[in-house]
Amino acid sequence: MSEYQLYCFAQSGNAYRAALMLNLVGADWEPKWVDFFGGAQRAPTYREEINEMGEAPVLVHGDRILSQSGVILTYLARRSGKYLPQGEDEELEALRWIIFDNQKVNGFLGPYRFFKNFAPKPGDPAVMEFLKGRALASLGIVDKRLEKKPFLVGDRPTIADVSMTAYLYYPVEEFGFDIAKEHPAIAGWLERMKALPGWAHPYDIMPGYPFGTDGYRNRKVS
Ligand SMILES: N[C@@H](CCC(=O)N[C@@H](CS)C(=O)NCC(=O)O)C(=O)O
Repeated sequence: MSEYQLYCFAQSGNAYRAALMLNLVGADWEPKWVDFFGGAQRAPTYREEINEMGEAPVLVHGDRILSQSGVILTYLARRSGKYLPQGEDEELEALRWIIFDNQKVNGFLGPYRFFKNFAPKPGDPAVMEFLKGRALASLGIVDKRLEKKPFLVGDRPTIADVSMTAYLYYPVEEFGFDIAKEHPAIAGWLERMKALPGWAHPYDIMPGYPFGTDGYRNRKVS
């Protein structure tokens, strides 16, 4: 068995943060597929034994079971010494961007993409407009930041950057707008992240892609 197991699925940008980090630090890891669209994360055994919050990703390392990608990134950075913010100022700055990402950037982009592609019923237009507007406003803030610095905290990549990648490498068609094209500084940063040793696309390192021929839109989410 590998040293780390990651509960994840290919369509999850939240899980991608952890999968990418495991790759970037050269960890010995294996994915464990969560049948998210089949409702596996809602099963009582998942909640009791894996994550009471009913979410992916979950990282298992020996007896330790961790959820919340920000916690997983912190853990892996501390253990490997890689992508670790240095000193209190950097630590706080990285945490600031991780929280902003979780809540406002990928926190809006993820549900928007879910409703657009995977939910049993398409999203209500007003809700979709709200999610897209909030996601784009937040991406604009990130773009401005990256006009001034090569990476979110400074001159080198940290877990804040790994976190921010969450949904940003998924295909343009899944959003209906081109995030990189509309945000030149983000586009440059995505290329810098992509050049890091160990970088891989979410669909190449997490299981569950492609879907069956019916697609999940036609599959009941229980
Ligand atoms: N802030 C969490 C978000 C995790 C999350 O929402 N994951 C989704 C999958 S992409 C999930 O499991 N959602 C289940 C639910 O909300 O019930 C993290 O970064 O780990």
